[in-house]
Amino acid sequence: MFQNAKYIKGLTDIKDQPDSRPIVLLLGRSNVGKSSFINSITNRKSLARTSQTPGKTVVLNYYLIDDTFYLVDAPGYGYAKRSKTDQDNFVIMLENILMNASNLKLVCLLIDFKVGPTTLDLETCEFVKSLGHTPIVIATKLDKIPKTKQYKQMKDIKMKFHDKIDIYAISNLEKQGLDDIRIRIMEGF
Ligand SMILES: Nc1nc2c(ncn2[C@@H]2O[C@H](COP(=O)(O)OP(=O)(O)OP(=O)(O)O)[C@@H](O)[C@H]2O)c(=O)[nH]1
Ligand SMILES: [Mg+2]
Repeated sequence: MFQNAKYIKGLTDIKDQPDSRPIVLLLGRSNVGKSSFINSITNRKSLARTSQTPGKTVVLNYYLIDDTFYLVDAPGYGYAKRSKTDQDNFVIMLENILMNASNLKLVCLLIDFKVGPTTLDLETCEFVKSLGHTPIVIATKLDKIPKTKQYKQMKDIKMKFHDKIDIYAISNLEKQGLDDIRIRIMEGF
């Protein structure tokens, strides 16, 4: 499971998708760990670029996993330095994939476990839902919270999502919590 991963291409319009294999979309704020997640879930060191300058990519990056499905790395939202045009294009691109990609099987909303969901995270969650998808939440950087405080933090995060959503806590750094998500992804096909 998740043995082979290869970068295929970046695109802005789903009409340019490589083919109709299932896709799993990763959404989240800049710097939350989307690219790192692709690397850790596929056991790679640097397949997906983890950036020092957040929010630069304004394309949907397609990574083919095991010749079976694509992980799609979306640009980070809430990047203040992005131009108005780029921001508008980002929203159009997101609407397009959420509304029109019939091969979209799962939307993963990445949030920072330590920070918890921001207003923008919660708004994005509602936006995804309003277009007919129920996202799962992947809370990254679990390693930043001491073990004794993780349970309470998880409870707080669940409350902010009104308990209505599946939440997975992971660490890309320590490779924790990844198997449950691999299973969840495979269940969706
Ligand atoms: N401690 C810790 N750091 C992490 C974890 N995941 C990612 N990081 C760090 O967070 C920073 C941002 O990670 P990226 O994977 O580039 O974030 P991104 O969501 O792809 O960012 P954009 O591409 O700008 O949207 C990097 O310095 C990573 O090393 C994690 O689980 N734990
Ligand atoms: Mg990235």
